[in-house]
Amino acid sequence: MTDSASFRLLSLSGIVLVWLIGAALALASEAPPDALKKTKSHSDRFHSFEILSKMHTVDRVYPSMKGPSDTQFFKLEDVTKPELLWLKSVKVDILDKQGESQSSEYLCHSNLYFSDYQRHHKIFGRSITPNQRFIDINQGLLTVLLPDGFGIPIMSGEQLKFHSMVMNLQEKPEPFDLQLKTTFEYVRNSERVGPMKALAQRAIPMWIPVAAVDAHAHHHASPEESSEGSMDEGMTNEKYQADGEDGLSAPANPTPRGYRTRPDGVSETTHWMVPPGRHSFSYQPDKGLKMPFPKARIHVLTGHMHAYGESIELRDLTTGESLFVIRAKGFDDAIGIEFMTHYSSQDGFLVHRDHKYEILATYNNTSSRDIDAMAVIYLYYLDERFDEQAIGSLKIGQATN
Ligand SMILES: [Cu+2]
Repeated sequence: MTDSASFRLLSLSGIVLVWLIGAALALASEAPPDALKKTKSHSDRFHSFEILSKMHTVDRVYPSMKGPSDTQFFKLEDVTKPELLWLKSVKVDILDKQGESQSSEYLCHSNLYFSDYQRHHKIFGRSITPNQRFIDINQGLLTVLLPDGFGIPIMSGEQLKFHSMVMNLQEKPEPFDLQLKTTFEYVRNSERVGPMKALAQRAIPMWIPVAAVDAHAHHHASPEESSEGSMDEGMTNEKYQADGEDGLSAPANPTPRGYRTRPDGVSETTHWMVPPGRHSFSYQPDKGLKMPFPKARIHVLTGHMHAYGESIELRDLTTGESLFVIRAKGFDDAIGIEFMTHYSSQDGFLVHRDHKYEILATYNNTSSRDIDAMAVIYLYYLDERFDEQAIGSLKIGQATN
């Protein structure tokens, strides 16, 4: 089965559980000498583009957020005549030096951004909601595939930025090399078979009071980090992503900047410590789910947890409904998350600006020491503002040159 065939097969089902996708998508790879390699399209409908990260030498334990990272810039297509493209999927493969597939225990995270955010807005005008970072791939879910009829609009020739980080939670007998191969699949607007709806993404990290869970932690918010608390939460998250997870400033400041101080003086962190045993953590985002519309329809929901994570649940406190539970399964023979379930549906579900929501994360720390933890949900919502006609009337040639 080709990759695109398996993608399409998956996209037929409403709610996709990807317990088997890692094995099913293991690829034989001929690693090219260049960092970038354009591949032939799988069919006349899906086109794909691959990037290879630099080769990382793993010679020690690298905890979450502290592993070797790489940032790459690329364009899906570089053409003289700009065309609307629909990003359909992103898939990460972890390869050794010989190009053989390796365990996903070594992936910390990877994130896809519009590298020139200003330009992206210039191209799309007001017909799109602002989002610099728009796809996240994390341990346990190495493929994000949008449902049939949905995509993320990108203009050909727009520069994208892909940041990825590897990690290694256990001492290994010998140093070894790892490389990430990331495959992007997209549809050209001119070739699309049916209508396409635009999705945009928003990440919501859990903020946990430092005092409540962090008694054993060895790091504390610096005044600089705490000052982020005065910013809008979404901005804080963006800043955190840009300065911490991004890795650009990681060598100088290996502790992510996931700290803020609430108006009532309580310090909160997105990166907390969990003592041995099973523990649940609750967070109520203070402005609903930060959707840009009074009602937003969620079509894909994915998550991020660290090793020993068991589940993340999204609850609507106003209706008392459990909207979705992401379940994580640990490796049998390694530390880390082997699989995570996610939600993917053409129907979607609604979230409301005037509802209260709760995110519940459960960790089962079966080790004998404190472990680091995060819980993030990624909501891919229908971008109602997207207007293809409006884009068509823009002088996109000028904007993309
Ligand atoms: Cu993390």
